[in-house]
Amino acid sequence: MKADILRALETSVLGQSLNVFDEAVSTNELARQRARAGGGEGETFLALKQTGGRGRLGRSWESPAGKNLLLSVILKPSCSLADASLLTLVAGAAAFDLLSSYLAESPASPGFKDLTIKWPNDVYWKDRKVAGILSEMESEGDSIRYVVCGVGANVNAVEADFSPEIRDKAASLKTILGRETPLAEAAARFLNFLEKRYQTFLKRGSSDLIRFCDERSYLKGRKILFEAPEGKLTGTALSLSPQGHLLVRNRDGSVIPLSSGEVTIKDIL
Ligand code: BT5
Repeated sequence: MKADILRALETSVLGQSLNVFDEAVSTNELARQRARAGGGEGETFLALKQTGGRGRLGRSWESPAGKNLLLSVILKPSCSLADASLLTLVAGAAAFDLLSSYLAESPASPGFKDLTIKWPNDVYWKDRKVAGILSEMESEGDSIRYVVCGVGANVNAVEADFSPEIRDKAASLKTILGRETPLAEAAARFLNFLEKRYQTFLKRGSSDLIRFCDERSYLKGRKILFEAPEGKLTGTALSLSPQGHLLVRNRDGSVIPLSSGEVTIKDIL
């Protein structure tokens, strides 16, 4: 696995130091421990199975052994704390690149129209989640110590592999394209896309990235339920702001920027 990934890597930094595990509690946790102990930019952790895979806000990430991409990278960006929070979008766009590259190569390609980015951290196929990003940052004052970017992308899992809770909410490349994809190749491709996105973001800023995510927004124009300081509200999702926040039109017509949090589509609740 490791040799296959290294062979397909076209990066200069990300993934060049690569740690592959048959089983880990969480690749984000491995990367975090390593970053705290002095791990450098680009060090990558991949597991075939996680026993404590995590999502955001205390949620969990499930994945049947050996079927999906579970990978975390240490980043040490030279940018502001506010910009570092956009790394979730950077990694989400790279996950979108990964999935769309396989859709583009499929002989009977279903096209890209149904592949979207759900702000702030998911890639969706129709109304099903295919990939999620978990970014965890440690900072000291204004300076970033490290960011761990973890991706969980469903590659070869089929419906029966998922728990009943998410069976009708998850999709994978296999369920979309009807064929298997070598995991090592998917891992290398993700790292190749992530490095390109990351370097462009550091060099040129976030405007192209935000436009990219906005043009592929799962939420735009839809009625959503969201958390605001005032509690749970409903509204209509609009575009992303130049800062990468989701703009939402409230019921009273005012527009609220959401900087983080959970958004649920109201019409499929
Ligand atoms: C995420 O959280 O989507 C971030 C997931 C990041 C997982 C990767 S795997 C490698 C690295 N190591 C880790 O420990 N984590 C990262 P969130 O937005 O909170 O979504 C979590 C929710 O997605 C769960 O509550 C489920 O409803 C759903 N879910 C769980 N596993 C899923 C899967 N395999 N496919 C689709 N949906 C899933």
